[in-house]
Amino acid sequence: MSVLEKITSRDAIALEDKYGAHNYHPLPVVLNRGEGVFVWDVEGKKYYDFLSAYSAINQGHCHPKIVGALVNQAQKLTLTSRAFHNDVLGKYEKFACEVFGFDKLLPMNTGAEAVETALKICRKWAYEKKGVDENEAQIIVCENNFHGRTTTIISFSNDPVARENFGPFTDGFIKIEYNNLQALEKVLDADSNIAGFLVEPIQGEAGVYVPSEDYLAKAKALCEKYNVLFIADEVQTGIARTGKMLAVDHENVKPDILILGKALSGGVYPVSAVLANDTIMEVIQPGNHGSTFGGNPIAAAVAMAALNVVQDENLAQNALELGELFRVEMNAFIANSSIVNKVRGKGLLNAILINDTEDSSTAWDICLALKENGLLAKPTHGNIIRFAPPLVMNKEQLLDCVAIITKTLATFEK
Ligand code: IF1
Repeated sequence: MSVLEKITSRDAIALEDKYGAHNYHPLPVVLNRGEGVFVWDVEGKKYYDFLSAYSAINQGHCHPKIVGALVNQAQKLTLTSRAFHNDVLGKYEKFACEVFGFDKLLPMNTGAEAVETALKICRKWAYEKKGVDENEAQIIVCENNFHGRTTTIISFSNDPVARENFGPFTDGFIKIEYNNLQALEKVLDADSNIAGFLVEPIQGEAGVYVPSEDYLAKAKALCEKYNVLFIADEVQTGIARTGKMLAVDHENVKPDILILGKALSGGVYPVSAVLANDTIMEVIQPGNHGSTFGGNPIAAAVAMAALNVVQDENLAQNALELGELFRVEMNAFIANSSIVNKVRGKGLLNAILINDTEDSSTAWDICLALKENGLLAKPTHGNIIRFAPPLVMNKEQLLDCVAIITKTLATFEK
């Protein structure tokens, strides 16, 4: 079978089922085209994408400027490895450092790799700059975190499905309650071996859980007080998703280490990065860390284009305004609804809480019905549906989506 041959949704799903590992349970829809806020399935049905590949497609599907950068660079030079220089990486690093206000960038490919990178930098900083004794460094993380799938990262997850039978795990992590400053200070005060605090500005996988208004600023201040690195995982919340370039910008917080992924490439190519200032980044020397593909010229060209699009098209401001409108509209629906308890979020990262038991299939069933009505979204833990459309959406389209969502939800009213 050639990749060009037409295939039905049913056959495509059957092939994946037979030949692919069963590590996902996707919605039964097979997509083969995307443009802006829309995707199409192999039968030609058009949908609004309300997941954006978990916030990787902030700039919209197949943005011509980003795809253009990819094609151009792909025809010229794709990969050199870091054994040699390439003529795009430095330009990209300079541009990204200026956009986010850091001295240096370390390029990787996936979000999980960037998180791993940040953890390694943080530990090395603790030994070489803070003076923590060898192998004693601890990093504070939050309950219900999601930072990726590597063995070290799942070592500090508390999702049993993500962890079970993958041990033994990596030591050196202390888990505290999210959005709890007292818990943070208690650990910081009790242990002089703390190297860093790794936190998501909004917890995505936990159901778009937004912390109290000044949580991040106060947590950062505590980290400063105890000489501990504040590490922001903005893989999902970054790149304009929440209505600012970074979610920490809402509180004017500058992380010591910033982790980016997903929309850093507009979903066109796996591109992730860790940014920090020199006093921290200088602990990494030749041979300490790297990746065959990290910093390759395609990734660099694509990421530069993707960041340019976010700036040129004012996507942060659009996400801020449309997000506000979305929650106003949803709250108007919820006022007279028994099926939805709550809408929450920031910018265009939102979720609705379905009024049913955690283990019921209602959220899944609603997503199937939304699909029939031309909108794709995915449930997350505990009967919560995440809504994260591309940020290139306009007001008319958003209201169209609200109509689809509320019409669909109305059929589930008890
Ligand atoms: C999957 C969630 C989203 C992330 C943060 C690092 C990573 C992620 C804050 C790792 C990845 C993804 C991966 C995806 C599901 C997804 C997700 F539901 F699990 F929480 F987006 F909401 N830090 N998040 O959110 O990045 O290595 O995947 O590039 O299928 O596991 P990655």
